[in-house]
Amino acid sequence: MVSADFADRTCKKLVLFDVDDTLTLPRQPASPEMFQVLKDLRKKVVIGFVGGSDLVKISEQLSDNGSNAVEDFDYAFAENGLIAYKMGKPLASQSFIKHLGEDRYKPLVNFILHYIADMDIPIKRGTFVEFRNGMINVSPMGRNATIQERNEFEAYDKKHGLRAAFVKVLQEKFADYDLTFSIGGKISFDVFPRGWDKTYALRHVEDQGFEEVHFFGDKTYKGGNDYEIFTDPRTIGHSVSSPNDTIRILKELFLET
Ligand code: M1P
Repeated sequence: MVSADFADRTCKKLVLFDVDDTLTLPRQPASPEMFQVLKDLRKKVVIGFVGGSDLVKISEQLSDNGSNAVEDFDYAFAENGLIAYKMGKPLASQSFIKHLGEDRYKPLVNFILHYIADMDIPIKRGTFVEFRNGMINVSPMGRNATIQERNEFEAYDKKHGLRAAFVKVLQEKFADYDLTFSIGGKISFDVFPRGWDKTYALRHVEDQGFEEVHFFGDKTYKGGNDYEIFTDPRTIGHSVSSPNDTIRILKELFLET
């Protein structure tokens, strides 16, 4: 039996979405068309987002004219589901620092900051390590970059493989920490305990009696931050190339039938 909270839906299906490049362009608001499609979809099925970012950033992208994203989606999962809401109400959350411990965190962050200090890249801004509830996010150029600067870093990184090399060093140096390093965006990578990838969000929905759980994401290839949830046997995965591609598939699968 699907949760009584969703008795008004015609289908007992859950449709989950990655955010950047699936519902929106990276770090940008969703389009009016996307908001309309999601509204129509929510009349039929249960919907949720599963983003790697923190809730503040995702809310900026998914608030429709000042509405509350946590209420516009049945499930809201930020930081891979480490921060979770159902029907606007918080679910249990997890803490990266509690899990790792201050004694193990300090050498990790010290090493990261030294490594970044020694990186010779065209420009650096600020906020090189963003400390979140369920993970840290590491950015060689710093998170206080403009959209233009972000795009330039991404192109530079594609050529020079800076983040991949950085991750390799961390994987070797901190092998005993059992961490995952995930390059999900343009200028940074996320660091979290193994298993705290986007499949973490499924813990919150697996006992809710859904007939099907769909997942839409763009970074569904091995090494991408949608890979684990996309390939998880509990989901039906859809690999998309852009928000417009997501809209096209949603119409085909759920709205035009
Ligand atoms: O959602 C994908 C990623 O988005 C941001 O990455 P970047 O700033 O590098 O484009 C970050 O919020 C990151 O945590 C997240 O995984």
